[in-house]
Amino acid sequence: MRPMELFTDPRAPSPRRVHLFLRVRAIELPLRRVDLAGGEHLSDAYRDLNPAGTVPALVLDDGTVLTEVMAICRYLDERADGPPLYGNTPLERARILDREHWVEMQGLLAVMDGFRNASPGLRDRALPGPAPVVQLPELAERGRQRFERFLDELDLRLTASPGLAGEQLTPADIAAFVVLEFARWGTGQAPGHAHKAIRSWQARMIDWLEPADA
Ligand SMILES: N[C@@H](CCC(=O)N[C@@H](CS)C(=O)NCC(=O)O)C(=O)O
Repeated sequence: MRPMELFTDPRAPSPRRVHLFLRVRAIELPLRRVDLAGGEHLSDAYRDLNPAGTVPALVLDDGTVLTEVMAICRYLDERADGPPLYGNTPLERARILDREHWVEMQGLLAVMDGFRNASPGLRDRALPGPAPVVQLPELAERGRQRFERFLDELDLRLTASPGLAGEQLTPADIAAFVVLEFARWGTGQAPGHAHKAIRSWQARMIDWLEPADA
């Protein structure tokens, strides 16, 4: 048996979702730093653990390796004491997963395409992981357009409720918050003046994520 460990580079968007989740849920875990900028995720040692060469990866006591943010957070949510962030009823859980997956598909992938297909430092690395993938400028442009559509839709959804999946902070909000951070530095895109609901929600997110006494 080995102790549970989170392999992570906290600066990258996907690990950041897990770190924000851990903070809100007050869960402490042993961390193992994987240096993305230095290429450590592509080393043989790390790919023995996670062949996809991505972070985060959560290694459980029995050696099971989880490599998807949603699976990692859900597993930890169910194991931890206190109110779950993934909801209390089948409907709450389904709604949260519905929104979180929507953010991944329509928001995260859009920014990822926009960033990875245009960034000079990611030549032939247009997708995460060890296999070479050429950059496609058209895909970068489509990603940027798709992200603008995501912002419009996000604004509509946040006009209807304080959080993406209801009244409370959920992992769907954390995912969207991190996607917006990623877009700001990755493609230089941000909500506009017309996105009033997003702007109010961003202020609420700061309160939710960083309570005054933190
Ligand atoms: N399966 C992961 C994807 C994780 C992922 O793509 N992580 C990025 C960092 S945000 C990574 O490891 N990139 C490695 C690379 O660029 O080669 C998820 O849960 O969403």
